[in-house]
Amino acid sequence: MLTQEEIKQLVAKQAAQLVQNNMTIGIGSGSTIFWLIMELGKRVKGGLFFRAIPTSRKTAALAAQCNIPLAELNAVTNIDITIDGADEIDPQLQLIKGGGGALLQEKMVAAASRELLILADASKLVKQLGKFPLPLDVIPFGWKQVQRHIRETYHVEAILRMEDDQPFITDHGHYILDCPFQHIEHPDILTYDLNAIPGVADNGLFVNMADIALIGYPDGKMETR
Ligand code: ABF
Repeated sequence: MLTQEEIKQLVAKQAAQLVQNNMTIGIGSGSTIFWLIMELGKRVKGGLFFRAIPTSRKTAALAAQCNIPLAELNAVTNIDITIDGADEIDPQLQLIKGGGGALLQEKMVAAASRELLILADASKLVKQLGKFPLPLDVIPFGWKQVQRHIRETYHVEAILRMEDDQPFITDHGHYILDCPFQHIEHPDILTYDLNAIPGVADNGLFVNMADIALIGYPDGKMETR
């Protein structure tokens, strides 16, 4: 049986083969994407040329170490494919993302892509979204008003994400509020409503964005959904 880390490596290796010469790709963030970057680094060494739009500073730094040519989102008109991870995947390929705090850039890069491929091990598959606390990317100014709005509207206690006893700060200087909704019945409505709250930059629901998911299992099998 493969460990979770080995499964991530396996799906990443498979996905790296989809990248072709001269493509512009989006590279997500997270532990599965770490392995994708390692595999893409090998392909660059082997002579493949492509350019990549990173979705976080961490991904940019790692990709640069692997000699992957980087470009800014503003510098491109089209991204051929974005490959990213997820925290929850439902049967309709609706997602919760943002466990790493990069959901804002991840969504912007995904939205600019012709195709969004999600890599995950089978533990990310759920019948209904919501067990994983939904991250909200919020402007620090007045963030408690957003927390209050969530409490009063949904009876959900949004928790300010902390790191080393300080609020976690995103690459854009924002905070993250983690919202334990538990059951999300209508992700399409919820994403719309959450993004309408003043001070919310974006939320971690990716609705009708993923085109395909490559899922790895402990026995080494993979399936696409
Ligand atoms: C990123 O990867 C985030 O949106 C998400 O939090 C994270 C989860 O993936 P992994 O398990 O690969 O770290 O894309």
